[in-house]
Amino acid sequence: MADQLKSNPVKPSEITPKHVYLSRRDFIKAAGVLAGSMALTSCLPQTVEPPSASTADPAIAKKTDELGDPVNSFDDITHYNNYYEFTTAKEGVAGLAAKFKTSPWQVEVSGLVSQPRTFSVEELIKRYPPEERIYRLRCVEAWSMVIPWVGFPLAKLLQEVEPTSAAKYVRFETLFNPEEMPAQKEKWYPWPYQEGLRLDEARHDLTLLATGLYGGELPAQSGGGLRLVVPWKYGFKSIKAIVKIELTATQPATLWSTIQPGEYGFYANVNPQVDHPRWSQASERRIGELARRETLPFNGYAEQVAELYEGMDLRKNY
Ligand SMILES: Nc1nc2c(c(=O)[nH]1)N[C@H]1C(S)=C(S)[C@@H](COP(=O)(O)O)O[C@H]1N2
Ligand SMILES: [Mo]
Repeated sequence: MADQLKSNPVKPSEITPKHVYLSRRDFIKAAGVLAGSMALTSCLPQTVEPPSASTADPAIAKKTDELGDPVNSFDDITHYNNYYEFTTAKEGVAGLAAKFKTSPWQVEVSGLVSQPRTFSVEELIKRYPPEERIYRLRCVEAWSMVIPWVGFPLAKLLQEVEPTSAAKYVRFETLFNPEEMPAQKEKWYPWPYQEGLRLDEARHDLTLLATGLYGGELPAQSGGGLRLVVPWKYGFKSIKAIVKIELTATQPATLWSTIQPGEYGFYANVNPQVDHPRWSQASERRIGELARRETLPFNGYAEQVAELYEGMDLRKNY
């Protein structure tokens, strides 16, 4: 299993960006229509469906995670979202984020590093060959999905900026732009959204910076231009639309632990034995399934990450 889980590097040329894929489909359809009209054997009108994002690469739709669970549909992944900068209504995010500009996108890497720098996502994609990583995403609200991300390990970027020996944590910050993200005009959350990891967690090979999804670009509602994915932690750690990454000596504040310190801890490792104060975390609803599933320790990644927490009381360090 460890072997299968190892990153599955895909050459950039093997990942067909969705717009290329869709235009190829259009071409095939157009060719089909032409062939049909030339055959003259049928008087039936040819129907040409508009390309639909919901019919993402069928080859990817057939893939599974390393436990054998099928990936969720592109439609589920991009129309059932938590993104409080837009709305708290999951089905409403995609529509409100439709005009959000995810490109060009830049991220500033600063703090306790020898080589602070601002990178464009374009440059990051060129530097670090995109890999496909099929990960489970488990929200603290007890639903989950299997998502085929495209991205690169955060460790590669960290190596490039050279954290100093004083650096112990990494802090991430989402874009603050109330004109584009309407719910940021509301004052009840301490915007911008921020999150953090311990440096060893940030350097773990499973920790991904996502630049794409389902073999294509990263849709706005999924966190484009740049999004963190930490598959063994509750979904809220996987911060979207990152514009700042800062190396720090002390544990950074996070949005959720600031407003609900009793509910949301800094670590937030998926743990079926530690319930949320208001509900059980022992089981979950996989989007697209009827029966509930048992929640796995560290969301099924214990073999890879449990050693990061040796000697820690995971009930206290929730
Ligand atoms: N900036 C930002 N990042 C965020 C959130 C958010 O509201 N704002 N929601 C988090 C939560 S609670 C979850 S479960 C995941 C959801 O990711 P998805 O919508 O791609 O499934 O994003 C996380 N990242
Ligand atoms: Mo979540």
